[in-house]
Amino acid sequence: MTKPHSPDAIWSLPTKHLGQTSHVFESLHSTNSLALELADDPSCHGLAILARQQTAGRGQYGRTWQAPPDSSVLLSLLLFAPPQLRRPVLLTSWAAVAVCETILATVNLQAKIKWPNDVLIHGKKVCGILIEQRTTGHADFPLATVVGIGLNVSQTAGMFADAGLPDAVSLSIAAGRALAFNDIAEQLIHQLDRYYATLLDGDRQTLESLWKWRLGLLGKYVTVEGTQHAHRGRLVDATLDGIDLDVAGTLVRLAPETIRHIHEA
Ligand code: BT5
Repeated sequence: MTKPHSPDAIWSLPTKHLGQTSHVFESLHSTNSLALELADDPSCHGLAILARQQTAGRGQYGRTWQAPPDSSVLLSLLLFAPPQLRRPVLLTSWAAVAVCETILATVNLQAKIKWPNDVLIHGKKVCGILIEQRTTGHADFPLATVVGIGLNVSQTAGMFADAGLPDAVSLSIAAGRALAFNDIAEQLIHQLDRYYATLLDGDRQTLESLWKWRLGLLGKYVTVEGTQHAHRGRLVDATLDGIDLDVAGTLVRLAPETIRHIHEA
């Protein structure tokens, strides 16, 4: 196992399950990479890793996550979730809802979730989520999950233009005021902990209904791009068990795991 770097600061938060301890780094390759390196140690359950800068921040499928130093919340949470909470689809929706609630609590804006892992404000991407899992050598904790979140806080429109990201936005652009990184990061950890607690209590519905509402597509005509086929129809219902489409009068249920994108037709 690679030896962990030593953090530049350690935060303690009065949370229930996750993020009681946060290791804050001035610079890391990737918060997800460090969290994955720590994933053989179940005593790290709930550890939050934050970086002011990443030199190799990543998105899905080898894509890059770009964030100038001190501009963003770059967070990874390491968890050893019980079996019923290990589905990436569930974990992504949990993180996305926690981000949306953080945005509401800090800048009073209603964000939307773009399937599967983006959070948007006024149609622009403010946050991306990257869930990574790996097996461990432990019989009791066989699977480690890392929930990586990049939330844009203080970038300007000019910074996004220079980075070639015209469809990105930061919280300070959306709110029209400067924001403190620490406040947003703390709020995000609190919200992640809050909804994780509901899931641990066996309540999936609270999260699911917030997620469904934030998808904002119920009743609309959508195109669902699956791993095999694309479907076009009216979105009748969206739960973590299935996406129900009315396709020319026939109800079609699609498993969330088979869906790459959903967009308004
Ligand atoms: C994501 O991937 O959206 C997941 C990003 C997760 C980043 C966090 S930061 C903390 C943790 N540590 C890591 O190393 N990663 C996680 P994906 O859906 O593949 O989207 C990537 C695409 O989003 C890029 O190809 C760009 O088009 C765009 N993008 C890159 N940086 C962006 C930014 N700051 N804001 C908005 N869009 C961005």
